[in-house]
Amino acid sequence: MAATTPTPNIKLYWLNRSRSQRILWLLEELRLPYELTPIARGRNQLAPTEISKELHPLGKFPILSLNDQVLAESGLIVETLIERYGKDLEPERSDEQEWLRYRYYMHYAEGSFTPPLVMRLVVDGIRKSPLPWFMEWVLRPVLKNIASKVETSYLQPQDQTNFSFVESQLQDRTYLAAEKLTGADIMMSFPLLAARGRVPGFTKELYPNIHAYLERLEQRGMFIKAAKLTGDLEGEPL
Ligand SMILES: N[C@@H](CCC(=O)N[C@@H](CS)C(=O)NCC(=O)O)C(=O)O
Repeated sequence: MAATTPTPNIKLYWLNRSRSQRILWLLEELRLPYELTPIARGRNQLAPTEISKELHPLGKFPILSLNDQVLAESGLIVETLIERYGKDLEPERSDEQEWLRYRYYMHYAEGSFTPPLVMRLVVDGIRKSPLPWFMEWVLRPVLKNIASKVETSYLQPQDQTNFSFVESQLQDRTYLAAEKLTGADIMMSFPLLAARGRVPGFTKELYPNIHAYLERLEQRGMFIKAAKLTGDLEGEPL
């Protein structure tokens, strides 16, 4: 009789509008049972530390409890779940090129692609930060000026390089690492979707391959299911 893998005990701590979405989608793709604990950002947009730091010292989401072992970092969570429960979502290890591409995107997504996008949010926060009324007319133009300088001199070129690179990678590929969906696509989907419609210049006209790729991902049944769960939880789709 074939040995069966025992059903894992999985709890996903899911923060709204966050990378937690990757894991929700992955768990659906893997058809794994899981318990979902939604956590809402506070007014400062951060996770409530009284909950988050109880779970993990850094208090960053997603956080997954897998058979009582607490895992953080979406890359580690994606790799671990796929390695143990979803080999279909990784390329054949014998295909070295695909395997290296898979590992590359696991690191690239959080290591190089996402940081300038996060910095954009911080810079935008500086531009709009509240000021006492009597400082408004003196300081606001200074804040706006600093924010625009950082955007044009650093963030725009970084984003453009990243988008052009991914665009060229998708020139004759349906998915980023292999000829099927892999964890690499799940890792890259979040920052790409977050950038769509938000980052100036990231248009369908300039980056048609990426936009078509995102539409392909969005048509997958389990992506739709995860997006619906998110929509129900926070009142807006992913
Ligand atoms: N590299 C980490 C980043 C985790 C992270 O920064 N998560 C954000 C949400 S996308 C978070 O928890 N923010 C809330 C906070 O910092 O309080 C990962 O991929 O899991």
